[in-house]
Amino acid sequence: MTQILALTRQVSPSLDRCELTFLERQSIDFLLAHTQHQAYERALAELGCRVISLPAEPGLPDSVFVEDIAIVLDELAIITRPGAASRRQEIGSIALALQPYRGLKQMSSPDTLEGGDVLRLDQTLYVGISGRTNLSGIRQVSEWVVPYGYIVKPIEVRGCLHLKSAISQIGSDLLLVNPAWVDPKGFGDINWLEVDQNEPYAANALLIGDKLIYPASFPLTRELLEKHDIAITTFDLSELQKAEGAVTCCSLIFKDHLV
Ligand code: CIR
Repeated sequence: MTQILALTRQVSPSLDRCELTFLERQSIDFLLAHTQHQAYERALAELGCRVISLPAEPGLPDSVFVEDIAIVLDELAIITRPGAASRRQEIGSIALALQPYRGLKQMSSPDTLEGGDVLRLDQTLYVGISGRTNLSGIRQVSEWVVPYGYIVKPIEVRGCLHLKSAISQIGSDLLLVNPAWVDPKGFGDINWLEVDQNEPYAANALLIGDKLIYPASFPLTRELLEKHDIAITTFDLSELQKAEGAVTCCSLIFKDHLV
């Protein structure tokens, strides 16, 4: 059986100096953030992932959000060049951690791209054009992945940080979307559910196998998911949410070819 790996990184003690784009700064309880992150790692392990947890980077506030630093496909891993300049020093340690598992490609200037903007559905990579990801970054990704049979589709997003703030996969043929931030009709012939209007940030969920890891802070949308018989593990993510984080952004999930 293929082992699924989840690469994570411990919360930085400087998280309260994180980048913020759409949220006001609030004080962050570091110890609580750490405890919540441990619960996240436990949930990944309980769903069958082998968790590789990198040590914290005290000088890099946003480094817990490892999703933004790479796109890991079966055939290769792309190390991104984050749109937020303060995050560019995060790439070295992620590249080192991925090197045993994949051949690496490294994006360079003027490209920018963050993994939170990449939604993979089978062989299609939907990539958000956001404040962090530019068209030249998307073109570069295309050049690397099209030879392996992938299709890359740029997608307009508005009003949120990343594409996956607005939409994520919650089943083999099902998406969860905030239609105010992205048009769900742009994702091919696939069904979708809409978040409750009172919970605009609720569209980010992490699908592992057929189960969802989902924040406790969106009870109305969660009720909708449960009505659709979706199995959910919830936990409190309040402190990472204050840093504009969500559930997908705290891990890189990929198959272990070494098994
Ligand atoms: C940032 O602005 O870069 C971080 N404070 C939050 C990154 C969240 N990443 C994600 O949703 N993929």
